[in-house]
Amino acid sequence: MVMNMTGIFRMADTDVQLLSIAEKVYNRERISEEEGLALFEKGELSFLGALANYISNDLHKNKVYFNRNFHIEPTNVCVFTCNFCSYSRQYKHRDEGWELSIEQMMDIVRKYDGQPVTEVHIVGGVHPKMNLEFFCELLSRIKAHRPDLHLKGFTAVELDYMFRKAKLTIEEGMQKLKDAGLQSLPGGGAEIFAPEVRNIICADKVDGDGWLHIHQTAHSLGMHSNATMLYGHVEQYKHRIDHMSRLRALQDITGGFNCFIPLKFRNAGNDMSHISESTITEDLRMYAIARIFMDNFRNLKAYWPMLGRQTAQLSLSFGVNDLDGTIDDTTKIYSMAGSEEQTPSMSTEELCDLITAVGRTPVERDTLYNELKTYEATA
Ligand code: V47
Ligand code: SF4
Repeated sequence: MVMNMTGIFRMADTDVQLLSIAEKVYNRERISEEEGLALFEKGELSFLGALANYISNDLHKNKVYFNRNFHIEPTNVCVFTCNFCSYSRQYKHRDEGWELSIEQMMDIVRKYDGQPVTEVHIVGGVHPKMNLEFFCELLSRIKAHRPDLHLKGFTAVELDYMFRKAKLTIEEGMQKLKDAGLQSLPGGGAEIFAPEVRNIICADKVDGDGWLHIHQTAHSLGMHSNATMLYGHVEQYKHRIDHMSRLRALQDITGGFNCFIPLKFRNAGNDMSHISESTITEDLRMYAIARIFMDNFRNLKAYWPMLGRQTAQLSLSFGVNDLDGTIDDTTKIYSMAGSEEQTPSMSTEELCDLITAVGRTPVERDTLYNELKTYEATA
């Protein structure tokens, strides 16, 4: 007789509450906030991994997605002062940072002429002089040069500032960007929504409700977006659950989120350097719980430039089904915060090898998770 997963946990004398969660997962039922918290407090890595794997195998079989993309970071000059940020420079110190002109950004785009990239990811600091008009021009120039590229850009933090400065409602501002070619929003700026944490780590930028409202508006205009959570600093487990719960509730309404991306706090070169980084075990537990709790998010992404490629590879056994992109050396957010990936770039072959080495099948996707190409395992 073949025993199901919950039978094995029963034999292993698993805690009663965890057993009942395993039963729910087995039946693909939603777990509550209280149960999510119990997973953080009591769930062992192997238990969480088994549940998370069960769900991702059910959803995606053996497939792991990746994307061919490149990043443009228009500037690292920023009016905000997030304490975890190693990357930004204040306007008065802008000579220590960078500010790219539209022409310089078009040079980056032109570098990829003839290459099979499908997406450009545009995100940076909040520069007081780079306004809505500037970014609309950038988007239309890129679209005119390379109509096949999917334009994913601007965190809710950048958008909130841009629209307020232009004295437009979120809907009006978003429509202008959409008309100029913007197709999706990345997930940055979410951090932790709970005000008692947000006030410690990033007090002066858009709050949790504002972030959610901007994404909801994008979804209402037919655009898609991603969602992130910055974990492993001063927050408690209950704040992670609250954050994921609010995202889950919005996803129930709009269905507009493509994926969820937990981002591990890195502590080099910022005002929170005294806080230790989370362990790999804690990182894997985080991914597994995200996979179990966020039942209406099909895709769970490990962003390897920040996590490091080995932990990213391990995460594939803990619910992750997406490794983001091949990315060139154009993102500095994590190398400046202490990631071991100083020049994050991986060729398609390297990325596929990393995936096949753990018995999974690499599938290239576009931004909206349409499958473009399946790569069979090489010898
Ligand atoms: O919001 C900043 C994070 C985010 C640190 O949507 C840090 O596909 C860890 O959101 N340690 C911006 N994290 C990047 C981002 C992103 C990245 C990749 C893909 C997508 C996507 C979105 O980076 C910020 C913040 O949460 N961040 N500093 C740090 N020291
Ligand atoms: Fe600015 Fe973003 Fe850094 Fe915050 S995380 S200081 S908003 S660049």
